[in-house]
Amino acid sequence: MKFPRIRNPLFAAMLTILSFAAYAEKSDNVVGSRDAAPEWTDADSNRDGYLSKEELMPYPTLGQDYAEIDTNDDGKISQAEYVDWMDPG
Ligand SMILES: [Ca+2]
Ligand SMILES: [Ca+2]
Repeated sequence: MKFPRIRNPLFAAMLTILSFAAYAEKSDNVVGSRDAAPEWTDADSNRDGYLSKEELMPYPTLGQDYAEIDTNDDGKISQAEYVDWMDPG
């Protein structure tokens, strides 16, 4: 009668995985595009200290928020603007 003893821990492990997946999905919805945002050093590929629209092309969710991130409307995103957007608190 070993079979029921094996099934129970497996079921418990599966529940743990499922609830973790549900939690991860929920926090995804809260952070939105910030969750997909790259590290500054990865995004600023030419290291000029600003993000251009071209540099954000690999990150389409960020590109959509370009105008929102570029708070002084000079057409480029400085590291300060990026950090403020990433951590609005
Ligand atoms: Ca750049
Ligand atoms: Ca700017």
